[in-house]
Amino acid sequence: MLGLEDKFPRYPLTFGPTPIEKLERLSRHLGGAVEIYAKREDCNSGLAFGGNKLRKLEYLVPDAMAQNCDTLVTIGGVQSNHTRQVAAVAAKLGMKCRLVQESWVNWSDAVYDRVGNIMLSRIMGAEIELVDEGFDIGIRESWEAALEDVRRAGGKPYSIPAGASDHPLGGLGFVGFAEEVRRQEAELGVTFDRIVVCSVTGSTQAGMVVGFAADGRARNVIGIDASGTPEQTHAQILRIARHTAEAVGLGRSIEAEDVVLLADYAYPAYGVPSDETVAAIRLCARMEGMMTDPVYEGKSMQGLIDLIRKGHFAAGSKVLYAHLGGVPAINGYGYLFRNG
Ligand code: 5PA
Repeated sequence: MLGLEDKFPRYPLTFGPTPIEKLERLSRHLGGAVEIYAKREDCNSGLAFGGNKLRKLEYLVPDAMAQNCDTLVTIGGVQSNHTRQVAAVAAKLGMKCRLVQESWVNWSDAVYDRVGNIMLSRIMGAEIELVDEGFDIGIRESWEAALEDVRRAGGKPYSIPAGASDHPLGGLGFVGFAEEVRRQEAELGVTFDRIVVCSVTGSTQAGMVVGFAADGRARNVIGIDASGTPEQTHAQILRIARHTAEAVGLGRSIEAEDVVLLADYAYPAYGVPSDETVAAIRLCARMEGMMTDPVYEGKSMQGLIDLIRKGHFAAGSKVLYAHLGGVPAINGYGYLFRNG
């Protein structure tokens, strides 16, 4: 519909369209009035367990190649999924990778900085610098210092902001997601009434808002904030959606009200699961064998479950839960789940 493929070069990093599956048992358990489906972005690639950053990076990689860059430089928390996916892409392309990993999460499992995502990134050969700074989705000094460091050593860095979001091409991947959902809706003979998605750095939801705006469904995208700084995340989603809409030639403007972001589930803090988050992770795992993580998808699953229980969706609604990946981080929460 938006002709993304004709306008922007894309370097394939994923298997292709991600599967959509019905979550029968979870739907029934929650009363059966709402049909829950999951679109499995967590199973989208063979690159180190995949996840939502790969759709975005498919549009950044041609830019990095065109500029002859030799080192991908990015930033995240200690258990960042994004940095792990950038490390995998660098390995696959034969590039170097420099990661700045900050102390975004106040979590004290003894092995938190040695297992899960950060371990995978180290194994894939990324150079990792741990920096003792708190959570912020904005541009960080530590990231700029790393870029300068690569330049000083004679390298050519390609800078990727947190979550590959605040970048001119960052929103394109999830415009493609919306186009893919439209094609799958036609094949499956269903139309999804709502799409539930977890938001932090914003380009995932921003891309969806633009992609679904093409058929008037921007406001059907329900963002669940997991940042704990929802005003900043809302502003960033809106900013990315606006420049992405222009880039793809949407032909209509994106309004603040087009970005629906619910702030009710991020408590107690970014990266720290509440009892309700943990209950949602267990319920989804026990009903469907579908794993979600304590930082992102567990919180959007908690939101989905709560909204269904509160009767937020009309009876007969079909809700598509975008599963964006992130499970490797659960290894950093071993003590919390020591009894299951
Ligand atoms: C992340 C992000 P956005 O950042 O595009 O809003 O996506 C939120 C999100 N689900 C949702 C999972 C599994 C995610 O990993 N992760 C960040 C990371 O550093 O991993 C960018 C924060």
